[in-house]
Amino acid sequence: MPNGAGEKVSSRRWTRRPEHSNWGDFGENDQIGRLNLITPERRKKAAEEIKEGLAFCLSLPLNLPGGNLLVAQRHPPVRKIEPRNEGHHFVNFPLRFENEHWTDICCDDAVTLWTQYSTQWDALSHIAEPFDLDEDGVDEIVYYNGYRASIDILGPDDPGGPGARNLGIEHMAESCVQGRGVLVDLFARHGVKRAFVGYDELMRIMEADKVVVETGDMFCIHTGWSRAVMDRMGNPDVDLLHNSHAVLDGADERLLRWIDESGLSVLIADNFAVEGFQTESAQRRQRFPGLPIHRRCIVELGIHLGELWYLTELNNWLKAHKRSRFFLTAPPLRLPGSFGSPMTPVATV
Ligand code: UVW
Repeated sequence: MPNGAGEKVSSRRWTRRPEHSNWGDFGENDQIGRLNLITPERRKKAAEEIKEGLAFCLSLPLNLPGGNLLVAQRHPPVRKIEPRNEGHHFVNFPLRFENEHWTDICCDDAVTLWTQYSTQWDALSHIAEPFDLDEDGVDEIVYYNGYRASIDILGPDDPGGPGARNLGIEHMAESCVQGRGVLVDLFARHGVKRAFVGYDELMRIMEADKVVVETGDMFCIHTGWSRAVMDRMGNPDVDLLHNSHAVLDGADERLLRWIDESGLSVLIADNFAVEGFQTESAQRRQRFPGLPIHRRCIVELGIHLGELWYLTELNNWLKAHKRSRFFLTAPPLRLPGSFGSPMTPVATV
């Protein structure tokens, strides 16, 4: 993949880019990163994976996992019904009375969504790292392609904030996010047991299952976590949420390199964060950063992460038919300035 720490490339926003990063390679002001790899040619090739015309919904119901045990500040959707007039709510609401009959009965609602509560995309404005991009000896808080905290990514106290002036999720939506999905099954190896999966094991599984990733592919990891969340019907416990099923091991530098060199466009999992938190055990706690795949993918390579997807039914069908590839359509909401988005991805086989 295009990258190179040693190369002397620069932009108006930076004179130095992080090691391993591809900043500038897709254009000085690029905002979609590796989604650029899904070209019209590759999308046409991906459509060849539609052989049966069967479609799979890859989203959890958006009120799952249930409660707020996973991340305290992320909550299930809250529905609100606005009063229309004289205290009448806009549910089963008759819009017209004609010839002694009510006609056109209508319902409307409003919903507050925590954008990263359930099945979701992380926008490239979701994660940053400290890095001295203008070589003045002081670290700045930097996002993909050198976009900056408080200039491009605004908090509630920044003028014009809060929201992403650059790198908002709308850019991803405008790219449509449609191409070839490739799925690997970690659940078959680990079941519900917690396991950190690194490069060696991932390669072994992919080889045994004949899973091949090519440039532009949307790579999906099935761990079974979301299936277990579904089975708990919105009443998950901390153990299930944080200590079960497989996760990728972001502390494995060879895995990070493979993610880059494989040419995958986006990285998707049916678990909470694709990778395990490096703070999870005493032995891992010393490692920094806590979420190395988030940093390498979102900040340095412009690879969006899809999290909390529901992949089990697709996984089972693909395995039964000795396939690992499918056509995937997964745009987020075209919601200007957001740091992430819920969505309802669809796989067609
Ligand atoms: C964090 O929890 C920091 O991020 P994500 O939702 O991407 O896992």
